[in-house]
Amino acid sequence: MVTENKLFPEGFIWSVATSAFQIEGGAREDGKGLSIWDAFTHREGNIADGSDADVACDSYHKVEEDIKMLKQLGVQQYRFSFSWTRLLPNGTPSKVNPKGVEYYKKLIDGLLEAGIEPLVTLYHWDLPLALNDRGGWLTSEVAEWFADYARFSFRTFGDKVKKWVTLNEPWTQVSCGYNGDLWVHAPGKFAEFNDWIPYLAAHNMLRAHAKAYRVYDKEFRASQGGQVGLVNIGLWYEPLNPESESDRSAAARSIQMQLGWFLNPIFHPEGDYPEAMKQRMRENSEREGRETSRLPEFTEAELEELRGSSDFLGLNYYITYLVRERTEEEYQEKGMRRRLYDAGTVESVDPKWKHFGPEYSPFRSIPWGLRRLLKWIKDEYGNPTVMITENGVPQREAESDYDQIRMEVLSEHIDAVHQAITLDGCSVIGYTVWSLMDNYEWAGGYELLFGLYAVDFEDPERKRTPRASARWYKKVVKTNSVVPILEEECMNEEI
Ligand code: PNW
Repeated sequence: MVTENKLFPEGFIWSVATSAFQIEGGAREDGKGLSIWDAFTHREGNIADGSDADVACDSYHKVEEDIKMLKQLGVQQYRFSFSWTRLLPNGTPSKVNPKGVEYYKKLIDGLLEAGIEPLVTLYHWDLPLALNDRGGWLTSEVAEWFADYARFSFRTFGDKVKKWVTLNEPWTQVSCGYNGDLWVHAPGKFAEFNDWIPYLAAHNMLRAHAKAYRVYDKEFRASQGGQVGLVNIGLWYEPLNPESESDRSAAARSIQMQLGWFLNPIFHPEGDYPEAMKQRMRENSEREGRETSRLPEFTEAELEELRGSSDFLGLNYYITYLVRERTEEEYQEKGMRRRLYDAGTVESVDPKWKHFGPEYSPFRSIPWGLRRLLKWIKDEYGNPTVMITENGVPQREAESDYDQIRMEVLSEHIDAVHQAITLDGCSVIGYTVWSLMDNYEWAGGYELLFGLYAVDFEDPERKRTPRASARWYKKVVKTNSVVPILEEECMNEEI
């Protein structure tokens, strides 16, 4: 429990987030091209509740309503994403969709008028289908395609947008989209137990990120003066038995093979994939009778392009695992997850941790994991500037507008961030709630709802209603501190 008011540093940024595919709808409207998620959600059996996101929150038609909620909350920043194919229907700048440009300009102008800074994610998993058909993240050219899209976006919107994220959570895209881990996501074309595809996709995502960053550096930074970063999800790994040397090394390796995989090439002075990961992947590959590692290698030029290619680190946090080394017998298990086979670990959770949503949901509350993760980032990469770009709590369905658990769990996480700043000296500049409103939760469809605002998906108007947590978060933002949860206030106060 958080009891006292704890003040955050002056200028701390309070934010909320969404992403294009999850809220916009207008899937086939006004010249928008299709993405891998448009195709994936319409293939049977892919989505828990059989739903699609053709309308979702209908945000494509609700710019005013969305801005109204943001104004009510009083947040300083709104993190949303561009739909690549709403702007460039076939993925390349050879054809621009003026209606798409108009939509985002209207949104950006509305935000700026309201004094809310836009943080734009260029890619939140909705790869143009046309580019996927040409190989998508598994081709080397994808880095150029992405850089062209980034250049188009910087040129078209960069006079007003000063904060950019290249990719959202490449780890999740790779683990779910190319490996069927946690959930199965688009594009979803992979062999049940494939060996090298996730590493190749990740490699190309990193190359694409670096190219886009360098485009900004060379062509736009001087005139536009903004910042470009990358968002990753960080899982915290705690040794199952902290006394055990082998559990501790399993945890250290797990962190490197999850977050380090994407951060080391960018934030570590030596660059490249983490040593522990390279070694592990070499050993695995040898054991499999391969002559080269399944983990691809960067060229010298690529290593150089990647090093330092992020002005801030966007961190999403949701869960922690307990971990230990996998025993020899356990290697023989069938159907083992690729990730765990490669890391050589066994993951578990503490049954005492609060769990949210249906059984398949991995969401649990472990606030101290966030503090340890932030400290690890500080120690590993020399205290980079971190923006928490997502943290949230799902509900099964719109249980009640008095979402006590969400407020409690968010408080505990915000408190953990406060401790990381004040006690551990971590450079955290802001915090973002996922999500502004209920939306389309990928393979979970509408079964997991994360919104500070409820959305009525039965209502053609997609009416938005503030939950208690919206009123509570508004006060957090206003006072720049963790405030107690007062039922009276959260239920009745005007918003
Ligand atoms: C994020 N995990 O994904 C995504 O960026 C959002 O689009 C999504 O709606 C939100 O979280 C909630 O799921 C996650 O490993 C990826 O626990 C991985 C995990 C959690 C969330």
